[in-house]
Amino acid sequence: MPSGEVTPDTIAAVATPSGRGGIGIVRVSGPEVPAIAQAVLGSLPAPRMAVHGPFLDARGERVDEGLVLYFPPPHSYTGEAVLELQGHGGPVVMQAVLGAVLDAGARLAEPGEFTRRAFLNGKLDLAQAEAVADLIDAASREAARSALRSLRGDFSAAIQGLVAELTELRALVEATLDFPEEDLDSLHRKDAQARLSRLSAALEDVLARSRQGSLLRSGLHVVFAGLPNVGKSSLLNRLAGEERAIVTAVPGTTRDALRESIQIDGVPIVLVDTAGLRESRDEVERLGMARTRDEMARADLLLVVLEAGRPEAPVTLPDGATRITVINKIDLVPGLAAGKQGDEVRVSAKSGAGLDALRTAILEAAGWGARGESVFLARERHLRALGAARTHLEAASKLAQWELFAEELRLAQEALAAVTGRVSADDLLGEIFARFCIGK
Ligand SMILES: Nc1nc2c(ncn2[C@@H]2O[C@H](COP(=O)(O)OP(=O)(O)OP(=O)(O)O)[C@@H](O)[C@H]2O)c(=O)[nH]1
Ligand SMILES: [Mg+2]
Repeated sequence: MPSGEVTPDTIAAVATPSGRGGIGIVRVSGPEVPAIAQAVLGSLPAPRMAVHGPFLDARGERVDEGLVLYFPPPHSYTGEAVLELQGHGGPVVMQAVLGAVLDAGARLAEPGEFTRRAFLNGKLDLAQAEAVADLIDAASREAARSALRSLRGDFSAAIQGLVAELTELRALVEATLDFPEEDLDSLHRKDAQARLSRLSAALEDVLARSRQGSLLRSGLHVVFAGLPNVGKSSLLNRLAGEERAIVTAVPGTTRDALRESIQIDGVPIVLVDTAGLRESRDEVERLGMARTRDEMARADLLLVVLEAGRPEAPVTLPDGATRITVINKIDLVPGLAAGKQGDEVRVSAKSGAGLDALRTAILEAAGWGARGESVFLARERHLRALGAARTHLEAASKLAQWELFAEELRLAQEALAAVTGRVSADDLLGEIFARFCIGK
């Protein structure tokens, strides 16, 4: 336990989801576990042995029965004494078991408090603790696998690799500061520059893998835009694999923005169909187009849909947004091949031709490469820290003065260390763990 911490109290929560289920688990952690076991079970079970018994309340009445597991410190999830009571998974039963544990001296855990204790007791670093929540929240297989890799420590190891190299480089620079002899200095300076550029390259790699992984967490907001009747809704239906949006031959069919969640290669994507953009006197259609413009402004990626043989684009597209030009209805123009051609993708929503090329183009435009097994399910916080480290390394590479060079390296190291957890700020910890579910 870090110095300065007061002795923790004992916490308890229902660790399984609320509702009905075959088994429900009440988890207890803290120094009072032996006394609580005595009160609720009559005795403390042998470590790590599944024991069957009745669960008793303060009056000695049986509230449930089931298996009990006891994990003595420090070999438990939290690093403290942990008791798991596996009862019957009904909301009333679970509240009764929890009530018995609370009456015996525990207090109700806050969200994420078990994992927070695991972090404070050195069982997990901060990136691993965050991976626990990301694994639970994973919206796709790919996201879950990537969270599990972080939980196993792959991401932390990559960060620690960078920190270790930085430490060596700093030692080299500090030595030069202490012995400022001329010859030594120029030799060291060369060595330091070479190490710095190796380090920068390694950091870029971790950053690219993290950026890619962050797509798995946050998903991608892909917005269709174009003139009326070019086939935006038809394309959304094709990509979604079902008839979600209304399609008619009447221009101005779609009035409201319509969202559909899909996955491409495990990357979660929200497709947004919008009202076609044109001059219109129809009040409803004009309101729809205002929504289109809001959606376009928020898009990670714009799919600008044009019609083959009628390739005019609406004029009101926002500048700068990442976009793919999609030429639809190629079935109407004989001799036009499907697939990627330069910076456009040619498709037919009607026949399905070119749709795979469109899926690939969407992932590419989003920065999803063929890194597969090596992406890290990074959070915004991690990306910011890696970005800050990069800024300091860049600043260092431009400095001629050793003292300032050393200072930038120190700042880069500090930024990286915050990823795995040498953060002192209590409010940051509060923010991270408050997003957990209760009982984790
Ligand atoms: N031949 C052909 N027709 C298509 C294709 N895609 C869509 N269409 C037809 O084009 C018409 C308009 O399609 P929608 O998907 O409603 O077009 P939209 O862009 O959503 O139109 P608005 O909602 O009015 O902006 C419908 O009659 C579709 O059947 C295609 O690839 N080939
Ligand atoms: Mg439409």
